[in-house]
Amino acid sequence: MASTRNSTAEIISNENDPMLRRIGEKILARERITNEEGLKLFETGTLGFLGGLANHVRERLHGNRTYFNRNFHIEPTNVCVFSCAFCSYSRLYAKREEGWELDAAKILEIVKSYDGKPVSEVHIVGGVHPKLNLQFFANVMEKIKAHRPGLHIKGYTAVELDYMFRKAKITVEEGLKLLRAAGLDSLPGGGAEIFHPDIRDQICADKVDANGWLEIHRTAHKIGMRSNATMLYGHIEKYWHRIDHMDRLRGLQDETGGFNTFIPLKFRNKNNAMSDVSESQISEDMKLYAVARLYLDNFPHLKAYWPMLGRQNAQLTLSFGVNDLDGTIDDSTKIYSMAGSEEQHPSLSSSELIMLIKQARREPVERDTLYRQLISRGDADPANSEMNISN
Ligand code: V47
Ligand code: SF4
Repeated sequence: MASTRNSTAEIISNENDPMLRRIGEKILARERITNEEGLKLFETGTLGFLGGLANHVRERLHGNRTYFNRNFHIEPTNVCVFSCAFCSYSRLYAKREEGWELDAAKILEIVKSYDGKPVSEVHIVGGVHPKLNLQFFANVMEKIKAHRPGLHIKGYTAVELDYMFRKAKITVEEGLKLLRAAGLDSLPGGGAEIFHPDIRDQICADKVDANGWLEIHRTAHKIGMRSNATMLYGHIEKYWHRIDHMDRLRGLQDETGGFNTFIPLKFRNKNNAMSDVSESQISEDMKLYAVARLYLDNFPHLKAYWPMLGRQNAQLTLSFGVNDLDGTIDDSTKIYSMAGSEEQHPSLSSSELIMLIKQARREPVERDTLYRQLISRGDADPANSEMNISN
């Protein structure tokens, strides 16, 4: 740690811009940076400066530890009442024959296909189907828990929940408590996109707004559930919209402390209504990870979702503040493959992911959803390993 501190101090003192030097000193002194300073980092910070500082914070928080978890995804449907311009995957109800709708038996069949495999989490996320209601999803989760009680269910974005609760005419708190009683353990971070209405009204005008999204997460935290937060970046938003987005998340985290991790999601432009918008360059991606690590001082974890970034770029993020890589087993999510991710069949065994982390000279640590370390036997053959929780 002492040598990291020295080299970070050197990066700061070699910086010509006095405002950047001042920001660097604040980071070293563990002081919070302002919105103006966050913007300054985006606008003028070089990759070397940002990466050095973000790595310093990452190592201060986690040393070399790099988390991963073994999860699988279930996407019950891609039929959706909303029309987000960036979405490559949904189909309107009128065209539902082009999409898919899984019934409870099929969903349970998917869960059963992981019997005997050491997965700790199922991530359930999909379109907002007008006919699949709260009761349907509560029922599905009861069946999953009856079959495999130890499996953590991370499910339903605030967009799906907002629609379910409004349709059922119940409050957010009542709805979350009902779903929790049925088996829901935590909330994923999807649906946040960009909070500021200037952008939100152009890319996803008809779904839950920023306050609605934040209120659902606030309520989840209040009743003791953890959640994640995302930001869909690299399209028509400006740097200050990103800061505004992270400002709202930092504010809620100050209030509740209920967020586990921040997950930047890189906009992919294939097969959607925003195909004319170019995708961001890798250097911009790395810059974003670094600024997020520096700005979100109250978020314990920063996660890269490798199926969307690609393996090598995900590996690179480990030098720009990231301490967690998502996506193992056979991550069959269609959200990214349909949007043009180079990872068309994203699937990485745990041993491959461990190798990827080790190649970046980091220490792989298997975790559960709540970031408790799991001790696994037989990493080379995940299907045969058993897991115990340590500490
Ligand atoms: O909200 C949709 C994004 C999200 C595109 O919480 C797109 O652990 C890029 O939130 N280009 C859903 N992104 C996925 C999600 C997620 C993923 C992994 C882990 C977690 C977690 C959450 O996918 C949507 C939207 O922001 N998305 N279309 C696209 N064309
Ligand atoms: Fe529906 Fe989600 Fe696609 Fe928006 S991003 S259209 S809410 S599936």
